[in-house]
Amino acid sequence: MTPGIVHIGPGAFHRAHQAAYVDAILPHDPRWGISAVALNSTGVADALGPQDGLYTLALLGETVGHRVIGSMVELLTAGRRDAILSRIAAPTTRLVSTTVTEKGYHLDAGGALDMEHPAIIRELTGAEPSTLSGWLVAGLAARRAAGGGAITLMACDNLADNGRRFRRSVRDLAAARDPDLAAWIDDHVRFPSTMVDSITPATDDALRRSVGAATGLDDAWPIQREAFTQWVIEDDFATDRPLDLAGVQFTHDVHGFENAKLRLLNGAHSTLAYVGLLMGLATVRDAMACAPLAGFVGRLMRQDIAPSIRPPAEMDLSGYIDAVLARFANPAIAHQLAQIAWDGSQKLPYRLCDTIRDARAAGRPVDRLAVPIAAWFRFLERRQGSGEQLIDPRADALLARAGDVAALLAMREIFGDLGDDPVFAAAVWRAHAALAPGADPAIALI
Ligand code: CS2
Repeated sequence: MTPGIVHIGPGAFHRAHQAAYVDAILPHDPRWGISAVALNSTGVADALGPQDGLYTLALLGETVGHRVIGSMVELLTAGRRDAILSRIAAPTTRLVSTTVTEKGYHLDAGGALDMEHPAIIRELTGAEPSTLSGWLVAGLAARRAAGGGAITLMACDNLADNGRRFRRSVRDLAAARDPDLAAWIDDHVRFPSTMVDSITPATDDALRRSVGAATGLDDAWPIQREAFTQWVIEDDFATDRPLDLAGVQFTHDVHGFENAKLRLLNGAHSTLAYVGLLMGLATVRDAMACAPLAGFVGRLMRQDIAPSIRPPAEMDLSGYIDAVLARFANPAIAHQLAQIAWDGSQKLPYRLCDTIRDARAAGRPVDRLAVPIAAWFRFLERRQGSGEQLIDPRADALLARAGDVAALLAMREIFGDLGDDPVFAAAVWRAHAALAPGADPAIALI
């Protein structure tokens, strides 16, 4: 096998999802091995290096299956600057993909590269690359210099229009530093949008034990996910494309899939997380076993979110909602609500705010949609009170405003102009009051 893909951000989701698809095509086409590049930590390289990049994937369905994934043929970390840049430059590399989470793209509320972010300011001064944008600008400059030719850059994170946003995060920096490179990018690089989906709870000791018992392998970092998996990619590649054989759907209407997934699945997930945590629940499965909460999320999906989605022709929205709810209830998966609650400031704009904006524009009510926002505000207050760490790149600003609904709604980087909308604000205030400490949160579940 040879590396044909550079993947930036080989965290659990990548190893559970894209790397498993690639694993399935390598027997047919060994040119698409993955060079896995971790920009912020050496954890994956340290764990998987001694085991030749191999790891176990546990598939949690009605029965539990195990596969050894062998698609990572190279493990690189930020300290190997020249190796990373040469790998992006190599003509054998035809695809760079990313899973760096929403915050890794450093975008502002308008979807452009956030030129005021301290990390981007450092990139603008020509410092060593440290962000996704900086690494790719350096990598594409090396590729242009080496004559490496056309290439596809593919975002695999849960952002609406992730291809267009990825393009902004790379091209805006190139335009600011080297306009000729920006023009080269326009001519040589494609940025297809994608929809990725598979529920991937973090690795825990229970998984390590069960993998060891089932396989007899001593795996430093096994991964788990539900059996269901879906990957829809916009058919917009700069070169030949891999993955045709692996069950990936190629489409010209990726936005319908993206919106349905982000707004229904991820929007419902964040709702279960913030409301469920207030109710003292720990996992998605527990939240689905709580009838008032499961009923609320079903109503939210069907009555409030679905009307904002224009599904692609091949998608039956009602069947999709049923399937998502059944996946959430999967008894084989203990998916921590606290994990889903991370990075709310980055996730909620795509997961709920866009839906709320559409609902307001269409004159539909937003009372139910305001409940998860208010639950997030109450979650922030609890973190502020408990001193427990808030995992969010805007943690300081959020904790400084926690308890002050108006100040939180005024954060334009999260709510944009929605915070100025009196109807939405009033709905958040009402839900926030209903979720007061000491009150039964079920009262808010209209
Ligand atoms: C979850 C997602 O952690 C989260 O925020 O909502 O990771 C979700 O499990 C995946 O998007 C499912 O494809």
